[in-house]
Amino acid sequence: MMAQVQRPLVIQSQFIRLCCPRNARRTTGARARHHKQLHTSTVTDNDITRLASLPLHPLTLADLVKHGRPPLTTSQLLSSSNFTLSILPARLAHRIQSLRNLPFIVVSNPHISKIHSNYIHSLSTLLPWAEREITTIEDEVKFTEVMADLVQTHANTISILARGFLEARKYISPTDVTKFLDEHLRARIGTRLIAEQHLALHFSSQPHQEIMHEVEDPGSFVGVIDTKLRPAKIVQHCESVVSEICELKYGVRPHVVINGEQEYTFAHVPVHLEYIITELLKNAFRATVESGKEREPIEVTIAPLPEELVENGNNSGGNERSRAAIKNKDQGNTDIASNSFTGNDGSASPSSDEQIRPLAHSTPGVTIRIRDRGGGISPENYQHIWDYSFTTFNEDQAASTLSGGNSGSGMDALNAISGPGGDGVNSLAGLGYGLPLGRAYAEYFGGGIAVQSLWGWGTDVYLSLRGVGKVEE
Ligand code: ADP
Ligand code: K
Ligand code: MG
Repeated sequence: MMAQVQRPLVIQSQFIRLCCPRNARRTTGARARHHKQLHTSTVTDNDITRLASLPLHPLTLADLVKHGRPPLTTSQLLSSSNFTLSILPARLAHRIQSLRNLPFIVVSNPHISKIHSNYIHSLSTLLPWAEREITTIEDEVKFTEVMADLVQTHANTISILARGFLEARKYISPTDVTKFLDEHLRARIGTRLIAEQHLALHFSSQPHQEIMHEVEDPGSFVGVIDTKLRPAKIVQHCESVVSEICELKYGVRPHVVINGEQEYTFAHVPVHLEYIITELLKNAFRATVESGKEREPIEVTIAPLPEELVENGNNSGGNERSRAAIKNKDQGNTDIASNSFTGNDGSASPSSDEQIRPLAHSTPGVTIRIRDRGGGISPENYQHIWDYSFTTFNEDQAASTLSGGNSGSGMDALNAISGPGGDGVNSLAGLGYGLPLGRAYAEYFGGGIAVQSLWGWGTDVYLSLRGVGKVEE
């Protein structure tokens, strides 16, 4: 039986409390009450068609920091909420349309349809605010509650979608699932980022002294962005989390050696980095232990990107990231390995919804190499590792994890897959979401993930991340 691991969510809980102190302690029951308090409007098909036909705002990183450094003045908070409000309804409507475009039998699956109704619910809480301006701090507070509800409502999306697509796998091909999820989950990253940024700006602008004490350097945060994020610290944190899960499952834990520039800091979203590193370490731990090499350390190297590479690179962003570049990476033919972004041109996700661009003055980035002696990936599996549903984790195990057969509690068991903002991380391998979702997070700000397998020996994974930009004082 897979025991539940209480994840020591140091970094994440600091973040959640910082951005949303009341919400962080809210239980499901309290959430239901919270739902009732929110003013809603019925969502009609007309609303969806109209909103989905609006052009999507090309979100830039500058948008996330343009309202200023906390604590924000009242007028800055109002401008953040109006900006957030101007963006979200169209984004939600696009997601609803995309869900409706799935084969009918797939949308009819109770889990997929749950996601659809979550989107309808969130849109119904936004409609009363649409086409008006938030001009008072009282309204700003109410709007912030809508944002907290939005983030909370969609917290478990990933495990619900995984369950839905697992059940509907007879009716939709893995390629179509990957196509849908790639777009959907990338769009979700952006939507959550916008809502969480407003929440974080709101709460870090309140005089919550006790909360401020818990964060090492609250002054380094601009909303959800930590301008002095130290990758080595995230790696250490994730190592301890993954080690515990590994020890519970296998009774052993491989050792992790961190080398390279351990003091390096850059600007990034800590919860994104935490998600990616956790998934990559889980893969390395699992491979290492399952191939009986638990005495061989997993090596994590932190290699900052030389400044001139960023300056010479394509800093203008845009979303023309070629699929060919990904193909190259998939085949292990990557420039990331040479610590350069040229093979992965810094543009964001391929999804039509997503147009995140690096700031004009990008701060340098970092490449993190995770090297294990876990036997590598067979050529035949290698071509599938980026498919959302592909896993070599025992399928029965995965299915029974989802159905709750192992833990006795369906909801607990759903934590097989993790994701920032709600889904848990209690299993060493999930349902094949770690690599593709990790890559979606990395690419969101112009980074990437490349996997080099030395079949029969081990695997090198190169995670490249760009600094998310200089934040003006
Ligand atoms: P999951 O871990 O849930 O199976 P992932 O997307 O994280 O899903 O990985 C997909 C598959 O890629 C794994 O099931 C495994 O077969 C392979 N894989 C990923 N990383 C490694 C690694 N470091 N060593 C060996 N195989 C790996
Ligand atoms: K996969
Ligand atoms: Mg994995």
